[in-house]
Amino acid sequence: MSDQPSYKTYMHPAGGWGALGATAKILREQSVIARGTTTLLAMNKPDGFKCSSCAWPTPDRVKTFEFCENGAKALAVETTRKRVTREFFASTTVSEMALQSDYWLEEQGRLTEPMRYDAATDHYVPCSWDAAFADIGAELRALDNPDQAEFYTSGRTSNEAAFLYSVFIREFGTNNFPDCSNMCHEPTSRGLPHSIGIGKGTVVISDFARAEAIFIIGQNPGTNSPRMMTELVAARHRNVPIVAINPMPEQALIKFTEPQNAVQMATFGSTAIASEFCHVRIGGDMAVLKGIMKVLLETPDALDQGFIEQHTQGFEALAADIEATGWSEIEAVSGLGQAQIRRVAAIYARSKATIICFGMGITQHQQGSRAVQQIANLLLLKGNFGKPGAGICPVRGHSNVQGDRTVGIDEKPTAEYLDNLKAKYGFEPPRDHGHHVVDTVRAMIAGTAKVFIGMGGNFIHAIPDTPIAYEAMSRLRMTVAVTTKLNRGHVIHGRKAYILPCIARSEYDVQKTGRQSISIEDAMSNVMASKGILEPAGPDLLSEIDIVCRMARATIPRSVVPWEQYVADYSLIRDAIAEVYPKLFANYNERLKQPHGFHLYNGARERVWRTPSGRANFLVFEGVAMNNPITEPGMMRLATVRSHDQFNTTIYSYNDRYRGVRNDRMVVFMSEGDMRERGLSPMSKVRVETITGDGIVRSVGNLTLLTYPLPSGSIAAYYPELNPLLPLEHFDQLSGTPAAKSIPVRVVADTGPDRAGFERTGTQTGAAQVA
Ligand SMILES: Nc1nc2c(c(=O)[nH]1)N[C@H]1C(S)=C(S)[C@@H](COP(=O)(O)OP(=O)(O)OC[C@H]3O[C@@H](n4cnc5c(=O)[nH]c(N)nc54)[C@H](O)[C@@H]3O)O[C@H]1N2
Ligand SMILES: Nc1nc2c(c(=O)[nH]1)N[C@H]1C(S)=C(S)[C@@H](COP(=O)(O)OP(=O)(O)OC[C@H]3O[C@@H](n4cnc5c(=O)[nH]c(N)nc54)[C@H](O)[C@@H]3O)O[C@H]1N2
Ligand SMILES: [Mo]
Repeated sequence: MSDQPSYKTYMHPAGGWGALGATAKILREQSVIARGTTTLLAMNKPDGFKCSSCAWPTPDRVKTFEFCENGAKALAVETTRKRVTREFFASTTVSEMALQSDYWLEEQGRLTEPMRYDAATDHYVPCSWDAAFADIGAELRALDNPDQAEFYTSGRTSNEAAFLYSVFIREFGTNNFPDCSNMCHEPTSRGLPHSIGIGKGTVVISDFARAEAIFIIGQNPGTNSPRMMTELVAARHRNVPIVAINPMPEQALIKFTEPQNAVQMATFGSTAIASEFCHVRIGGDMAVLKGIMKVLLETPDALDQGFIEQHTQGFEALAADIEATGWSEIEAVSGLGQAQIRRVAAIYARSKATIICFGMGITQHQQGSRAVQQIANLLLLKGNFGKPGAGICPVRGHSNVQGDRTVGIDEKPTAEYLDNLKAKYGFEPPRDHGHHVVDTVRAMIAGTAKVFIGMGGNFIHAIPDTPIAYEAMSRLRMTVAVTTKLNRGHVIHGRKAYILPCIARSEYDVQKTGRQSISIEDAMSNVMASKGILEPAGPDLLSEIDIVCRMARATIPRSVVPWEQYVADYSLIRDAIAEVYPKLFANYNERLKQPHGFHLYNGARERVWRTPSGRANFLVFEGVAMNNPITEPGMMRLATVRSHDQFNTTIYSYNDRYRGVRNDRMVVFMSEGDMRERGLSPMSKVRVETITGDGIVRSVGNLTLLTYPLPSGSIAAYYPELNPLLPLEHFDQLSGTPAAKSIPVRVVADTGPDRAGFERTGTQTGAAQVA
């Protein structure tokens, strides 16, 4: 097929043959077809390993295969036969690598030995593990104080590795734990406890079979959690209404063919998903939620009065606030008509058990936490907690992002946890709050941060204001990346830099006591074991756990923690977790032996509210604005979203099948009406500029303008390419989560040959660089 960009409307259902074809293609490209197929069968099975793609749970029902197109892609890129060799590093300077696209970096394959940056030659050179740890330990010890170091975690890291990492860092003396969840579902983790006493979802997968209505707000399950489609298809077959609220009519929310349904596949059939599609404007969700509540409050019979009386407080204040919110405001901000909001409210009122799912379209706004609390309000009005088929369902991203937080990756640790940690190990953990992602970037820019260590992920490319952050990162004394593949974070590095390659989840991990297993927690609080089955990508790789333990020993020579014992036997780490978190993890090892693991206690599921008052709280948010107002005429809100062919900063291809784009990621989706108003034409080149009052010019040009059915004033484009437009200081106050779905911008024709901005830095993954 041609490498030329092409753009056309996608007319087919999502899923189906397209998904199967794409799966076969990536397995072929990464040369994993032979071992890939058997490996796929072990994915998400009780004795196998957990898919490293998304956090959607594995249902108890036993199927021959429990995977999806994007899970297969994640596995294919992890099990690729390609390797980054010494010769590669010897022949390519880091400055040359920096000119390549993210796709190219990723395509070089798996890293196989530790590398050290040599500033004299601008090359990464091989170094021994011992030398790497000794130097990292020495640099950390040489800091004036431990708060000068930043320790990032991305959500693939296992419970065992994350727990030890957090013990190491606290013994070292800081709570600087920037985490990928700070950019993701943190508004859920920080917002929801005020409402229901816990910052996690309250449903389990079997609830989907008992729900009478399902809402999907600001989430694209067909691409980002495809296994969720199985539950949605089943619900539609039971005539359960599904309400989708999204500025983009995502194809899988409209109609879907199950790749695992032979009859549907053979007959090219499909299932209609959304019974009501709400074409909300970007940032209009608060208005929609208040509109639905307004209708409900008109008919007190629709409410669960008994539940409200027995379990909640704050109803009167909420009712007064909702009453004061007028329809004209609701309609203008949401872009929806009152009639549609009334239809949706009627669906919600009729249903005796409703699940509300939501994703980044809710959380990544300046009032993301407050929007999550309004979702909780809506559910509380009808007692949709603690009964079968009902509850709140934040759909998390990384496969263990929830678990990492549960076991200690937290910049604001609770006193109870710190006391337990002290009781277990005897050292005095730091009590001051540490840095989340935004604080870390601020400290880098201010020059107070000196060392950055990344446990997985691609911090530098996932954060806001990337060009500013790149510059700040390169001023650090040392950067360390624990990683499987090359990414931007290895070419944007500190004065000293180390790449420490690790074993991946699909690979076996042999230590002194034999093959080890690790465990993860999915988005519905199920904890399960995972055991890799493939030979590691190279003989010199270490497990993340081993890397943490050796880094800790090199940094804290007199450590009181038995690091060596932990590396020899991971079940001892689980025993330690059980001691530090006795309520959640008692008998961890025993319970993990059950085929599908175990479910962590969730008070709200039992109508036990761990709030100061012991009740669930209706919380008032005045107004309907999800973001700070901006008044410039012609201003638009830009949502940075994922394509179908990427996993966060890992780009699988330049295609976005369901949005009809091939071989291009440097595009902007806009409605025809908005183009006309601005005198822009489809397929022309445009420049997008951020509107802020901070005096910094943020601009990305040379973008192809594509017609897409978005509401007026709303546009979309791809993350991470457009991250230079996202201002660091635009974040949700309660959680620190950057407002990546709501960047205030102007869009202008791009005429100049001189295109200042991001495309000049050579880091974009645009059409010009298609491999
Ligand atoms: N294949 C694949 N799977 C993934 C990932 C991946 O990159 N690729 N990433 C993983 C991670 S870490 C995460 S967090 C999840 C993310 O999964 P999602 O939450 O689905 O993330 P996005 O694609 O960023 O955005 C979701 C939707 O929000 C909509 N949206 C934008 N602005 C608004 C708004 O103001 N209101 C509403 N209602 N909707 C809005 C967009 O149109 C889009 O459909 O997926 C995980 N799974
Ligand atoms: N503008 C904008 N910005 C966003 C978002 C957005 O929607 N818009 N989404 C935000 C969200 S939701 C998230 S979660 C963050 C994601 O931020 P991160 O989690 O930091 O980014 P990823 O791209 O998932 O990280 C991929 C890298 O992880 C490494 N890796 C892969 N597997 C393993 C492994 O098994 N072990 C180790 N040690 N390393 C591994 C590889 O080097 C790979 O390059 O981005 C955020 N940034
Ligand atoms: Mo995420």
